[in-house]
Amino acid sequence: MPDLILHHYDLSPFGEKVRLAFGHKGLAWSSVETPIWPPRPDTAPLTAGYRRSPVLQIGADIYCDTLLIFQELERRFPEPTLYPAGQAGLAAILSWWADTTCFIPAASIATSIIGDGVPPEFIEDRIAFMGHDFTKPASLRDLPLNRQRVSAQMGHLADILKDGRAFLLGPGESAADLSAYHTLWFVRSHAGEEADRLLPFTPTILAWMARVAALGHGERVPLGAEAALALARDAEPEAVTGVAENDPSGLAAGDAVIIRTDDANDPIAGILVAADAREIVIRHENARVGTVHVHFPRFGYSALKRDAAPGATAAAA
Ligand SMILES: N[C@@H](CCC(=O)N[C@@H](CS)C(=O)NCC(=O)O)C(=O)O
Repeated sequence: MPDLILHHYDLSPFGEKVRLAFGHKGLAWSSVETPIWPPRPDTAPLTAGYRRSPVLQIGADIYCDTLLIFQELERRFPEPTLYPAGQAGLAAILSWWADTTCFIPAASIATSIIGDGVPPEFIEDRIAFMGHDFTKPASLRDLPLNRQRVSAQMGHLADILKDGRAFLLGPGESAADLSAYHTLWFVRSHAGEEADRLLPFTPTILAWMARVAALGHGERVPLGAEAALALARDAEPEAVTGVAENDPSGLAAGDAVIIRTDDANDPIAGILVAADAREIVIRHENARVGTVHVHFPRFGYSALKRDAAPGATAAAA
């Protein structure tokens, strides 16, 4: 059984981003499929309140957010790189741009076409979680807006690719390609021919998308959620390096913290065990998995002392 366990669902654009990273690196991985909306009783024990998808589990270490999942894959499996020619910072910034500007607009374009088939439970969940209404009427109402938003971003992509380069940062694929691709993959695979009518899928962009899709998903091996939890329970988290004295959080290892995300309000809480320029790591205890370490990227996530944080709530068990 592979050591890498991805908790995800097939429809998830951010899941596709990580599946392609496995393909790029030629990795075998275990796939735990989760429900598309909570409750996710077999993922929640691992994540200390983080509810987004996907998460990567390696033994008793849980990596949240595709930004950090990519960095962790790179640390463990450096070749082939996701950050060619040392362009990790540029790739991270481009990824952030692509992930944040296109995700909801592109998903809404898809639901303006296929929205009738979306279950009401999904609609209600996403309204409560992200304040976005994915019903077909709401998506159709916003279509003129979202077409312009996504088209404008695709214009930037076409401009980057117009010198004939194979990928956004040059001849080799990078994290930036996977980030710019996954939302367009979602809209095109769901909206079908309508997507080509609504958005500027030019030959240059389609050829680039085909190159990214050709990375594949590596070797996917199905795994039951219960088995994944047992693996976490039987493993020890990796040793951590602690919190530097001058960490910008002003916190120390052992502090009870909540983790604030820039773009949602997940009730993430735990005990701070490490923080550096790349990640914040908290300890989380749960009866089904024992002790796990939950890792968050530094970019987009902040640790605050639990008692001092306004509105802080305890982590979901
Ligand atoms: N910044 C996060 C965003 C992940 C994200 O928003 N994923 C979507 C699914 S594609 C999600 O979690 N939606 C709500 C859910 O599935 O509960 C990342 O890069 O991993």
